[in-house]
Amino acid sequence: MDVVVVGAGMSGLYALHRLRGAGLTVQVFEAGGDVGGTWYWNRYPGARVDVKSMEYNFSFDPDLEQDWEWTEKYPPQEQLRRYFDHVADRFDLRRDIQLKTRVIEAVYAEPAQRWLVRTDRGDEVTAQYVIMATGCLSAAKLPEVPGLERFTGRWYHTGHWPEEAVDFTGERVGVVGTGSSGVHVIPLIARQAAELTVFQRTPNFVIPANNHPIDPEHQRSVKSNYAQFRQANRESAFGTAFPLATKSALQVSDEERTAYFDQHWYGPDNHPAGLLVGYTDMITSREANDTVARYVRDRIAEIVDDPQVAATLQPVDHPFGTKRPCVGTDYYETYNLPHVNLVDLRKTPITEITPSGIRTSEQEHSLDAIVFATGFDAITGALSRIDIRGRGGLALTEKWAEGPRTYLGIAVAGFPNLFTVTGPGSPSVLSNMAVSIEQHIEWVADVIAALRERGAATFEATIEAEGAWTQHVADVSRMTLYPAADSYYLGANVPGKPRVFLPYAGGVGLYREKCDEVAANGYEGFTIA
Ligand code: NA7
Repeated sequence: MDVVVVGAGMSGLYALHRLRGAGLTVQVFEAGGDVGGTWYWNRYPGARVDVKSMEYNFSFDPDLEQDWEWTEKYPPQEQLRRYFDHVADRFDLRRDIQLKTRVIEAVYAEPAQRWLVRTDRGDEVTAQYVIMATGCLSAAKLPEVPGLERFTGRWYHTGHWPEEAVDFTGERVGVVGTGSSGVHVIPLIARQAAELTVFQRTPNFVIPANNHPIDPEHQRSVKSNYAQFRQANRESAFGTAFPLATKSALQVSDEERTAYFDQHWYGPDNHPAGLLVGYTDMITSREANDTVARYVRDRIAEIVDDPQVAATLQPVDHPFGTKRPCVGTDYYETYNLPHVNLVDLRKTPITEITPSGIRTSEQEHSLDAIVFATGFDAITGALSRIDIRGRGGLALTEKWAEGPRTYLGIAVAGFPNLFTVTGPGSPSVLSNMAVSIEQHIEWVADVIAALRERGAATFEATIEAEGAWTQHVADVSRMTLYPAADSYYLGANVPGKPRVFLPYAGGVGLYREKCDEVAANGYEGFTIA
């Protein structure tokens, strides 16, 4: 093949469409039973994207963006799955996608200047280019507590939810984890379970979704001007269109700030990013950030009846936005239900999973089912689970032993013609992934076209460019409050993972400018041979 693409989620589907359209032969391998990536695997009740539907979709085809009708502010998982099914069929992508096939190895063969890719089903394919469209949040992670194999009830991970419906009616259910997935699933399990126990390690900032059907007039108006709307997304900080802030949060009166926050808490078109981008210094000044953190803590205290439970739910250990804020429906309200209990793992950590439940340092909780909403080995996990070897047989995991090193988050010195879509060192999880994915795929497609035009065989980041970019990613992160949180952005949720800030915090718009500049300057920082 010319290209092997690993993964048939949003990135893999677009990579296939774009590169096949450029006349290349492309083989896609996908571990899941269908296309959709994140939206294939995260089938748990309540799963929803936390970006508004009009912004979280492909922009590459004007007919597609006009034809598809979104129905809700935040589309649910089933609708997103239908969307990606539709994209796969509409562009006849399925014939080049092999499902239920996990890539286990990709080795660069130096004399041939080609990659040899192997799968768990015995496929062996060589290709000039490999595109790792493996996703930032696809390597699901279970907690490292002993005993799960002895648990006699049922257990699930939100990121690997079964196809068939799961019924918790009348059961005693435990949910471990209170990130976005936990926040989505907890209110819905509470509706079925006889008793729900939530095991919380870190309380998160949860902003009300205020989800609602899309006003057809709004949809028409966005669609009538989609190109301009997309452009605003591409030039923005997070890939979502918000007007640029001009004032510090500390420059305005308490009343003015509260009115602004109210709008982004209660307003029907609110979004957590609105709380971050409203003032210039929310993510750089602790004092400014405290204003919004306090505002959310006050709302929690208002909603939750029991002051002790409210206090446990109030985030105090990290600034607002330094972990991706969650979007919830009835999340805090759920803790007012008499059959819902909250266990603070900071005070009473889990010591083991027993045959009949979860034991903390304080007591055993008997459970019929456990739901692990414990997240992912983010951004690098899906890559490190594949044996990727570059020049001289060097393993990517070995090269990244102290933390990932990339040029622009998309290329790695010593690994020619391998592209890491939304990889470490690119905006990735700090952005609307739809915008970042399209940008990367289009950039890679342009690289390949340029190489073909020149008759070149290889494209490889120089070690100098990689070093400078890696340093820049670290420097920018230190200008922000992000490192103040024990987040998956830093690998803090995976014991033993090097503590390195993984995404690029400079913003989607500036990052795109940099990538375009590199291309315009003849791909400076890359060796083309
Ligand atoms: P997240 O956001 O990583 O959340 C995982 C949650 O699980 C979080 O509350 C973790 O607490 C908790 N966790 C992780 N490991 C453990 C152990 N060992 N014990 C107890 N609790 C644990 O993943 P999600 O799936 O919710 O969301 C991922 C993204 O999807 C999200 O950012 C959005 O972009 C959508 P911690 O905070 O680490 O203390």
